[in-house]
Order: sequence, then structure tokens, then C-alpha cells
Amino acid sequence: MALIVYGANLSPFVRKVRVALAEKGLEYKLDQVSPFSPPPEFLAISPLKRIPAFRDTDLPEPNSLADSSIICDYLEHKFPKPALYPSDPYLRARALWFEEYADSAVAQAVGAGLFFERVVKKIMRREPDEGVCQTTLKEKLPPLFDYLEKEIGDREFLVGGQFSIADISVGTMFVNFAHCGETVDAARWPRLAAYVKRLHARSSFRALVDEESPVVKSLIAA
Ligand SMILES: N[C@@H](CCC(=O)N[C@@H](CS)C(=O)NCC(=O)O)C(=O)O
Repeated sequence: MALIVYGANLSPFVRKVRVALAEKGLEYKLDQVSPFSPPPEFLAISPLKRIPAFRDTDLPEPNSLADSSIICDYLEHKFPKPALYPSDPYLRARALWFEEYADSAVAQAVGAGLFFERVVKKIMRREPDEGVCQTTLKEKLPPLFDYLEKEIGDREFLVGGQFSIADISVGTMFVNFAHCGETVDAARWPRLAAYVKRLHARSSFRALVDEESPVVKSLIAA
């Protein structure tokens, strides 16, 4: 298999790359790597020890990359169809902005403030701190959801009327949100709730949610 993704399937950043690969109809292998106990050789391909990392074995060495944004950018240039970035310069920059917004602010709130407490701590056999989760749900996420509600408005997708890296980046964070047993309150954020539902109904997201949900259920039940 020429394309290899290294990482754990519950990571929103690993999922981001896998959704991009699926949308482009590309075959790849997922090589499971936990960021908590990566093999020593992982450092050579991901110097920050983060997942995902990636390899294209069609290329001579060094043929690896790290960071979901870099990997998605590589995939877009090597496999341009279907386009996951708008061609218009301003719209492309807008899509990159939403990618950054999701990868930073939303990832921080959902990841550290919810997923770490409710799922990762289970794996580590530690007690979740529900106080941290409630602060996330009541204080940290609402302004982020307000912004996304306003930005999606009556549009189908965030940028330029096409499914793009903006939607992949935002959509993947909401899979982790769902893995924590949460849904967007449709009474307060109706457009965002409908948008997330639409994204997760795409076959690229659906296949991964179906793969991951039983894993999360068994981890939480253990
Ligand atoms: N900017 C990176 C973020 C990747 C990231 O933070 N991955 C997490 C797992 S979801 C990780 O590897 N954490 C381990 C660490 O930071 O040491 C990307 O887009 O790939």
C-alpha cells in the first residue's frame, strides 16, 4: 500500500486525514500508533511525537510527513480531484481559517475539556473530572458554537458552496464531541446542529463513525 497513515483512529486529526483520503477515493493503510507510547522510530517521522504522521512509499526516502494540515495539503496537490480546497484565493484562505479555528480553539475545548476527561482518562483508568466537562459545555464551547452557527447560516457548507477542508476540520471535532455522549443543542444552535448532522451523514464520515463508535462504547464500559 503506497499511502500509510500512522495514528490512532479516535484522534480528530487522524480522522481529518482519513476523511480527506476517503473523499478523494484513495486507498491507504492505517498503522495504529498511540501518541502515549509511540515506537522509538516514530520520532523520525513525527519529531513532535504527534499523530497523524504519513508516508507515501511511491516516493524515495525521506517520504514521510507529519501534521494533519500538511498531509491534507500534500494529498490535495498530489490528487487534485475532487478538490477539497476552493480555487479562489480568498475562499481558499477562508477555508484555511476554519481549518485553523477547528484545529486550535475547537480542538482545545473538545479535546482537553471533554474527550480527555471522558474517554482518554477511561483508557488510563483514571476518574474523569466532570467539573472540567461542565465548564467546557457551559462556558468554553457556547461562544465557539455561536460563531459557527453564524458562519454556517443558511449555507450547506462553510465556504464557497463546496465541501472543503473547512468542513472536514470542523466535522472531525464534532465526532469527538459525539464520542463524549454530547450532541449540539438544536434549540440553541439549529443551523450548526443540522450542519453537523449533514456532515456526519456523508459516507466518508459515516464509515469512520461506524468503525469508532463500538471502540468508544467498549472503552467507556470497561
Ligand atoms: N497540529 C497537529 C496536532 C496533532 C495532535 O495534537 N495530535 C494529538 C492526538 S489527537 C497528539 O498526538 N498528542 C500527543 C502529544 O501532543 O504529545 C495536527 O494537525 O496533526
